[in-house]
Amino acid sequence: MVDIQKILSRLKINEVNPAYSTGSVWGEVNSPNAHTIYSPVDGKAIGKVNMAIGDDYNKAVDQAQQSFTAWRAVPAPRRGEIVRQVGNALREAKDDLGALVSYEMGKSLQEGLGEVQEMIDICDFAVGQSRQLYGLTMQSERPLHRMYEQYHPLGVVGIISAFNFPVAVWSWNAMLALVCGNTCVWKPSEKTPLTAVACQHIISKVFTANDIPEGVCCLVIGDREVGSLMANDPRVALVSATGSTRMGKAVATAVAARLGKVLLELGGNNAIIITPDANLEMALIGTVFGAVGTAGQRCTSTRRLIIHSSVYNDFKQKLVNAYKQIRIGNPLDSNNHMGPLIDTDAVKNYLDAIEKCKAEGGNFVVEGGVLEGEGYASGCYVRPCIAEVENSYAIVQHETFAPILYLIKYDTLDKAIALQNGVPQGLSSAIMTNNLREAELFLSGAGSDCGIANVNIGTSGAEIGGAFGGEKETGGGRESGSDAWKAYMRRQTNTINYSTQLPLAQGIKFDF
Ligand code: UN1
Repeated sequence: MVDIQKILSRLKINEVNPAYSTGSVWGEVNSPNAHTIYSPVDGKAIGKVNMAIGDDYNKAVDQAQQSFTAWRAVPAPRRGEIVRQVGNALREAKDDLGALVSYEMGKSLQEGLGEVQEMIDICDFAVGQSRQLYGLTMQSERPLHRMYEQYHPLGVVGIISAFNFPVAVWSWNAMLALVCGNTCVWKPSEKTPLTAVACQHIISKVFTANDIPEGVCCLVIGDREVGSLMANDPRVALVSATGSTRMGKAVATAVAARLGKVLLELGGNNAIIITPDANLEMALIGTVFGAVGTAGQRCTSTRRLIIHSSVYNDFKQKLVNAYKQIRIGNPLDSNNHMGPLIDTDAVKNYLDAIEKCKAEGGNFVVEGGVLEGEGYASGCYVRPCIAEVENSYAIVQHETFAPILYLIKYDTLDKAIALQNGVPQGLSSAIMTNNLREAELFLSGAGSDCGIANVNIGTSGAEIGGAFGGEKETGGGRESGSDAWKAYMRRQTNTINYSTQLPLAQGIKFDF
């Protein structure tokens, strides 16, 4: 088992950690006001952290704003070179940071390491992107004129991240924002600030070694008040927020009121359709990882299974058998598949959801419950459970961040797609089938309405190379791969006249 104290010291996590950092400069430490962070793994205190107040927030944003002029003047490939070094520093810290993610957040060590790998992957992606911030050229309707478009950085990018991916989602945003020439201010989840402190130490070491000005990458730890300051702050050109739909609506409303830019990655209510032509063994692996992985606390977690009536009973039985084999316990022990929920509030939400589901008529084929006794002292360990439901139940329409899987029966593919789309959220979706017609219909315009639609792969575990995000209440944003970088830049259209005349567009005559 890993030695957490040694890991904390190698990652430079102190007993009490400051509320903000602009790089090598950190805020003062004020021990009496510090918040204690407890691990959901064993309920023990990991360390303390100060919570930012308006003054701390302003210091970080001021510094980020000041350093923007210098940072945007650095050639983009050189900015990419810095990000390449960040990727290497993350490679060196992977084992320690992955273990801290697991200990502070509760996901399995494998998933903690996977999260750091996702950070390394986006660094590599961003390095390549730094040489490709391409615009288009157009044909002008006027002679001896040239038209093209180019992309410029926005300024300060605010990043609000969630506890479930405490470091990877920040890196998707920050690494792209940085190569695009922006400076960043990161507000991590107040539930998982210590992994953020560790990342800030890793990145600032690279920045200091390269004489990067103070303020290019800032950290501000605080609660929703800091998020609200950011959303209302005209100095922050783009607010990229990951979290609940409720939080996203509040951020979007505040940012819209000042006509700022937002990038939202909010709740999901992801389903897998299991057709008669599915390979049921593959479907089982995809389903169980999707529903139980990260204890059901991914935005992409599988929450609903829409199963054809001809394979329904067979697949249900396979699931029930598979759930008997799930080992729940300390996520740092590689024998366990599933760790705890993030905190006891999350446990309460899980229990409430089960109650509501039962009240609406849900039939639990695998019962849930809170685990007690040796190894479960934090009170955050729960049993993954499965209920037969109707898609129309209020609780099924709602995203519960917990390992509760809903089973729904269907008869025709059109009906299955309607059920899959029949929720307010639109993040991830999947179909399990070896039938080309079914797969293509699911991927067509009449198919899944989600930002992510997979065939013979579960709903979670996307690679960073594709654009990540979803529609409807998921917020419409796209992060990480493909052309998601464009969200961090402003587009400018340029028309250049190299003739000796000044012809007007649309043939307008204006002689005098
Ligand atoms: C999230 O849950 O906010 O696709 C992100 C996945 C991960 C990212 C999830 N690569 O499951």
